[in-house]
Amino acid sequence: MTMPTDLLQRLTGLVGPTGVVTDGSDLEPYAVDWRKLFPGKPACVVRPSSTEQVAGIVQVCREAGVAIVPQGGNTGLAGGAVPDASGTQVVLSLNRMGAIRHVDPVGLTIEAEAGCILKVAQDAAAADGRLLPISLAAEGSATIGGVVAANAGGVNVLRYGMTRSLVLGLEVVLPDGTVANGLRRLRKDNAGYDWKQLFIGSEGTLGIVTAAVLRLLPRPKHSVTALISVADPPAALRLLALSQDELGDQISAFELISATSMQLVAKHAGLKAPIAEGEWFVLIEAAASLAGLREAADTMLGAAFEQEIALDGVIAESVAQAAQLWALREHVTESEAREGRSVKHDVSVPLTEVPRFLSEAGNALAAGAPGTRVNAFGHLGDGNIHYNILVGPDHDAGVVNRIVHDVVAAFGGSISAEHGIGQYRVGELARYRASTEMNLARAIKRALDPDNRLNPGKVLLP
Ligand code: 2HG
Ligand code: ZN
Repeated sequence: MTMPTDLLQRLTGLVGPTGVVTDGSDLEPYAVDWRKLFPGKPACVVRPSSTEQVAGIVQVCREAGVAIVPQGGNTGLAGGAVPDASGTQVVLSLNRMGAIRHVDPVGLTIEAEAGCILKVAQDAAAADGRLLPISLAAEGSATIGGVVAANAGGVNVLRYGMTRSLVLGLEVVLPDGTVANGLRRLRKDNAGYDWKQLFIGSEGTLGIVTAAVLRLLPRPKHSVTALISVADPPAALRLLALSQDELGDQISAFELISATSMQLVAKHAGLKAPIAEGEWFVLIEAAASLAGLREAADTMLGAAFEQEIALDGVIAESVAQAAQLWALREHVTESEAREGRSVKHDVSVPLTEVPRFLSEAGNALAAGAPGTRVNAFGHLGDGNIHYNILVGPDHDAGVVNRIVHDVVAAFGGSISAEHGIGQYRVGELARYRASTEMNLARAIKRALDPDNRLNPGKVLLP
């Protein structure tokens, strides 16, 4: 180990012997990301159990000139929460700070520590009849701190917004080891700079989120889930317009699934859509507290057949059937991983441009990277497509990235709609974002972390 003994002693003094992990196999889960694309080598892992301990660790590491990589559930897809291979970076895991500090069902807030699993927080809200509407496939492992640090998206963004729109208050340990406590439960707080926004989505490069107050919503009493097949992406957009007309603001998810995604899910997860095969599928969910939702969904589906938008479709008759429909969508990522090597893109373009983007990116890939297969799916209602490319051993991931991202840029899109930059997209961000924007970001980083000790190598290079 390259780590100085006195630093190890000081860290152990702060968190106790069980709070420091130094042994090879125990380090493994903290060392590499879920996709195993970024194998790192931590100097050690420190597991604090309080904000004061986090602050102490930051101070001690600062004095020793050692970099810290904050880590939550380590479910990210961009390598943002794992150390580099130098063996010198300390991973600071928040997984011992999992408490829910309060749920206020009338004030509609929940306060949780950073290491609280998202699903645990959702369930705590549900136990009080309220909704924490951040919903993602990794919710059983992702943590509140990671979700905030990544500004996570998920399937409910079109109705409730990204994580950012749900954060009311934050507690953050700054790179100098001081604690900024903004854990206010206020709906309205216009007093000065809204500094917490800097930390939401900055992927642990500006500070370590230790706790958050999130907004809750009344829990809708009724929900309806439909799976509909359509011929092509323009038809999926017409279906979105129809859903907006009939279901209006009650739509909480509008997900696109390609035939390739469905085939992967059938092959690797043994799950099959209960409707006739088509080139594209749309999974729609709507939720409401007042009655009449099912009737509205029936009207929508009827109109979709009448206008020849829908090829086939089903509305779930039970909670269990709705879960089966959702399972198809939720198994795409895992099934893609089982299929073999893939190059992921998490892109957004203006919503109505999605069909043109899909066709132009497909053409560009066919010309520039023959032999690749497109696995497209994602959050059509947000203009966010996971445009993942199944590749063989000889395909160059950088070439594939460039082909896809050039098309994204031509549409005025973003190369990361919800997964963040991490280490995976550092070079791509620098290429596609204007230098004025990058310089602004660097100025913020320098102001808060002048020595580049917090999650270096992620999001942007100095
Ligand atoms: C999803 O929407 C996740 O399921 C994962 O954001 C996307 O696997 C992916 O690329
Ligand atoms: Zn997604």
